[in-house]
Amino acid sequence: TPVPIPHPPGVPILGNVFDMDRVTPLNTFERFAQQYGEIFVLNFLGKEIVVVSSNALAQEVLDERRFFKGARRNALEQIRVLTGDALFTAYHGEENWGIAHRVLVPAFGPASILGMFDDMYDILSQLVLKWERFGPKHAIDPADDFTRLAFDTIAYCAMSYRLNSFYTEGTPPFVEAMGSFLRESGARMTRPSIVQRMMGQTNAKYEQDQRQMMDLAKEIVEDRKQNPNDRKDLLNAMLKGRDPQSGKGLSDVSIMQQMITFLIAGHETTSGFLSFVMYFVIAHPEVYAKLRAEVDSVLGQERMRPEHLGRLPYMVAVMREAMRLKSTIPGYGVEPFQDEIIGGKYLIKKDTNVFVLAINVNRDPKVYGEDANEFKPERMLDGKFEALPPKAWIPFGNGARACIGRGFAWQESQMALATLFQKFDFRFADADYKLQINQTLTIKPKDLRIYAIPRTDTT
Ligand code: MNH
Repeated sequence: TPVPIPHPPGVPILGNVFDMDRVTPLNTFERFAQQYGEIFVLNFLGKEIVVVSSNALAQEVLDERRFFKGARRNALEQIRVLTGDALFTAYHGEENWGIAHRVLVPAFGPASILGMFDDMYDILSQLVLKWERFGPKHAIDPADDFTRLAFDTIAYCAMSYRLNSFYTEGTPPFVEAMGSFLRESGARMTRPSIVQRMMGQTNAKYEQDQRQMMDLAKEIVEDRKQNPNDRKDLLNAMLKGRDPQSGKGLSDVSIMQQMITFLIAGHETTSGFLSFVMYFVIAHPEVYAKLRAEVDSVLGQERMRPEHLGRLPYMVAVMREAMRLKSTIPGYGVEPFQDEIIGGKYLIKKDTNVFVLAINVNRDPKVYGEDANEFKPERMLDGKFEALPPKAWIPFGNGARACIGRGFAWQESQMALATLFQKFDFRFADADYKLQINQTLTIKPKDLRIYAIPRTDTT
């Protein structure tokens, strides 16, 4: 017989609503995980969410024969008003997900991503130039400029569109619309529908933001149809590609929704990730020294080339370790196909939302030892990463619904980090900086400021 899942008491009817940290919900999850252990359940106005934090339970709930991606009754369902059944927000088993997945997997494959090297470098060089011009005394907000980098890179590589956010004062309109749409999507989760209906202005802005994004996507698709080219970008892959299984292609609306999806899924995640890497490296001088030695010996003074990518194992270990500790998508939802018992004793009923707290699973002491919370890139070196147990390092999601942009984000990040450490010395602007988290749909370091000092020791 199943045993009850531990649950923070909360209050009648509203349940755990008041337990949640409104600004950084992740803090509440982490606090309860510490208090209650590998599984606990929260209740919001009668709606339950089961939160799972251990490798052992992750192995069960990420078994695709028993559980599927949860895109209902959570933030994804809100975003769906814009992106419909495109890859990220599709419900389990939707036909268009399969078509788009099969059309796009090759376009996101290693050969295709390697083909984007020069376009990625184009955007990266804009970042380098900007930081060189700022000089050594300007306190840089890395998350801000990494967002420009990630946004412009995905827009340029996916559809050959230049957002030019490095040349725009403030936030480009498209970027503003997306940010405001995502914030409102998150806020809607916590509002009763009667309140929502009365928020006329907010609702009008929500519609307007969506229209603005769809209009730009439409303009780009129509322009390409009128002026076809041979660029090997994702837009051409979608316009020309046919699903080998059904023979079907993607509709124009679906192509627009996929493009917006890439922009949503690809900018904050990568930008937060690069910011965390900067934080961890600057905070660990011994790591910094090793990383720089590797970059100097592989790149020297040369402009980075594709063949350098495979020759930076220490940098890759640093990236894996940063991603383990601060997964920029800290968790994601799954649901059981039918009633399930997990851990031998916890009943998960069909239609229950289960939240896999990936950022905690990644730090399970049973897998990583008592120093699981410490930043030690060595544990990712020399085959140790490959030898981890299943579902022990899960920042990119799971199975068929895992991140399709992983190779893209990885190459973009490797190029950025190698080039930045080749060209600059980095320090915290505030020598006493303590890491804090800024949470939206993703997480980023809060109030991190750094100095980028152009290197003179190599020139
Ligand atoms: Mn990405 C799905 C993390 C970069 C496009 N991504 C996911 C999921 C995680 C994730 C976790 C699974 C979410 C879920 O189960 O609900 N993604 C990341 C991280 C980075 C990232 C940590 C960068 C670092 N992602 C990117 C980039 C792109 C992208 C860059 C696009 C170019 N991601 C996607 C898409 C999906 C996804 C599309 C949905 C895939 C599917 O369900 O078929």
